[in-house]
Amino acid sequence: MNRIIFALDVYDYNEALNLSKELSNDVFAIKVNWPLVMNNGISIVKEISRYSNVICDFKIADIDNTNRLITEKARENNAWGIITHSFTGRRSLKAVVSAAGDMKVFSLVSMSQESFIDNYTDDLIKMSMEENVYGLVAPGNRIDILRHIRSMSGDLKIIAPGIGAQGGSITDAIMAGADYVIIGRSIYSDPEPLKKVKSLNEILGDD
Ligand code: 3DU
Repeated sequence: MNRIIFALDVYDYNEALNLSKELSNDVFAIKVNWPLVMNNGISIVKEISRYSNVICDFKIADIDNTNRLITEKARENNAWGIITHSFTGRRSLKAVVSAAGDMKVFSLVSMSQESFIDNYTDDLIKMSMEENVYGLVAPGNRIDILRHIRSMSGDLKIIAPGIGAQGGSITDAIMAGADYVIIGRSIYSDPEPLKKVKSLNEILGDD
């Protein structure tokens, strides 16, 4: 089992496809964010989906109709999962969940930056559970918050960024309850990304 979600935050098409091919067997999923899609169009999601599960990290944060339109585009392009904000409220979250179909919806309830305003995190977790999301995004570098979110979120899968470049430790994040860790720069900025992924998998005891 692989527990790394690779954050493919590059602009270049060839670099993105090469990294996807190279790493796909050793990561659980590839997370695509705005920089890659802005440079290459949404169809890059479909291309990468030939090699790996793709999670569209679109951090959707709009009215219900716009959320639906964005979610449908990810789905049309074979995304496996999609990340949405939840602070925009139940109606917006419902729109993502219903447009997602078989896609897994991850609801963001806290962020890795300590400047994130955590006053509503408990409410966001409760609402996300009531709306039947598949998982949550929670900070892998703010361990107390991560542990708290884990304790409130039942069986939901937690995916956690903030590892490596942002200071978090992969083992601390897993021990605090993350099911998967999201890692970008520590992998793609390494001169040997595959070797790096394999060494992280080894730390986790994954093959
Ligand atoms: O810091 P890294 O290079 O390992 O990348 C982390 C990725 O996770 C990146 O795509 C960023 O946009 C995303 N992310 C966070 O870093 C922190 C969050 O709270 C949510 C998403």
